[in-house]
Formats: sequence, structure tokens, C-alpha cells
Amino acid sequence: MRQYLDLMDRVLTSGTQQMDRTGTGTLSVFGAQMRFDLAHGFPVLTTKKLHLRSIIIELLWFLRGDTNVRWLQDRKVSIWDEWANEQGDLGPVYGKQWRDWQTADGRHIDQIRELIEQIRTQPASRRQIVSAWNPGDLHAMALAPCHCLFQTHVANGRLSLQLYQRSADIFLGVPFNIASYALLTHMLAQQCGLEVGEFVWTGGDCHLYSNHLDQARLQLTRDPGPLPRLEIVRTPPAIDAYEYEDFVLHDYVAQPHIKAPVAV
Ligand code: THF
Repeated sequence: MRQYLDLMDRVLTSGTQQMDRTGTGTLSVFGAQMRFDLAHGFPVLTTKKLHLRSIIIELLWFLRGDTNVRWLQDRKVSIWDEWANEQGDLGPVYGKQWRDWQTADGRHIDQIRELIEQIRTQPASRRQIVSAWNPGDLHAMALAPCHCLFQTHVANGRLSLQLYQRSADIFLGVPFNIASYALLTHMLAQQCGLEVGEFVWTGGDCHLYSNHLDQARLQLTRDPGPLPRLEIVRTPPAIDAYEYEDFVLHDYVAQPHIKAPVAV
């Protein structure tokens, strides 16, 4: 995860000061890319302990097509609470767009089901895309999608995935987002009978919030360790049939957690 620390260092040393939507203030650079070969280990931070349980549960929640935080709260995951209304709703965010995108002429599109179908039947297709960025629905979302589009690619029996993240909270969110999409790549590959290839992360506005700078400097004093290995202990019958217990991370050794406040 040296690449992650390099990006963090680049934002700290060459970022420009910006006032952002949340009023916190950031240092920001535009445009960055990181590549992780998933065959070489699972890309989770070792320079700060990550709460992988929240990441797994959140991804299962997206794949359920769920956009209400109750299911997360029942499983003690609170990372979406700040944005929900009194009923727990977030509006038509990721889960809705992934599993039930509604068109103007009244059709419902399950992008994840169609993606898997396409990977299985047309692996050379260059249209393996899932978009959470639905301009007609943005006004009704509690938060516009940060990780807004991904594309998959099959070569030599390996499935790779590239994410475009328009807005990247480098200290808090990005470690979650990398682990989440790496996990999704493993699940899609398993469902399609493929090995995992690369996860490519592409960021738009990459920023460090002004109240994360000391934490970032502390993290930069630490050296990354070896990556853990992800095992999925069974092959569930469908992409939305995975359970938390199906995932086992072997040899995850990380340095102590570093606390930071989330900008809402
Ligand atoms: N808003 C902001 N400002 N940053 C984000 O990363 C972000 N997201 C999602 C939506 N809005 C965002 C929410 N994802 C944490 C992690 C991810 C989140 C929100 C919060 C967080 O507080 N992490 C702590 C505690 C972890 C835990 O409770 O399990 C951490 O130290 O990692 C990015 O998609």
C-alpha cells in the first residue's frame, strides 16, 4: 500500500487549499491512479487498522439494493447514519442505482445482474459498466455518489475492475473504498468462474480534510507491512447471497487505528 501513502504525501505537499461543501476545508489534487494486483494480496491498509466488518456489511447492503440504514444499524454499522433522514432513508443511492435503475420510459435495470451476465457471455465486451451516477436522481439522494462508476475487464481468465471516484476523502473514505471494490472484484470473479486480476483505482478530486492533516502526517511515519490474503469460504448461488461469515482475511497485521472525524 505504498501507493496510498505516496498519494497522501502528494496531497499534503502539493495540494491546493479548497473550501468544500462540508465547510471543513481541504488540501486537494485533481487526478490520481493506483493499481493493485489482487493475486498478490488483499489491498487493505497495514499502516492503520481498518474495521473490515463495516466494509463487508456495507458492500452486502449495496448488493441487496438497500438504501435505508436500518439494515446496517441492525448489524452495528453506523458509517451512513449522518446522512439518513428520520426514517433511515438516504434516497436512491448506490443500492438503488446498481440493482434497480429506473428509466424515463418505466423500465427497471438491474445493472449488477446484467454485468454478471455480460462477463459470463461476452467477456471481451468493453461495455461492462455499472454507474451509480444517475443525473435525474441526484436531487433526491442524501449524498451524490462518490465512487460513481466502475468497469470490469476480462483477460487470461482474470477479472479486473477499475473504479472512477469523483471525490476522494483520502484519509477516511479511500481505504474503505479500495477494500470494498477489491472485495467486489473477488465476488464477481467467483460468480463468473474467473481468477482475480487487478483493481485499478482512479480518483478525481483527491483531498485531505484540514482536520485529518496531523493523522495523515502520523501515518506517513509508518512503513507498510505485507498484505493479508482474502479467502471466500464457499461459493454462494448469487451475488446477493453472500454473508459476512463467508469472508476470512488471513494474516491481517496492522498498526494501531488512527481516529479522525468524518466531514458531513
Ligand atoms: N463523506 C466523507 N466526508 N468521507 C467519506 O469517506 C464518505 N464516504 C461515505 C459517504 N460520505 C462520505 C461514507 N463512508 C467512515 C468511513 C466511511 C464512511 C463514513 C465514515 C468512518 O468514520 N470510518 C472510521 C470508523 C470506522 C467504523 O466505524 O467502522 C475510520 O476510522 O475508518 C465514502 O464512501
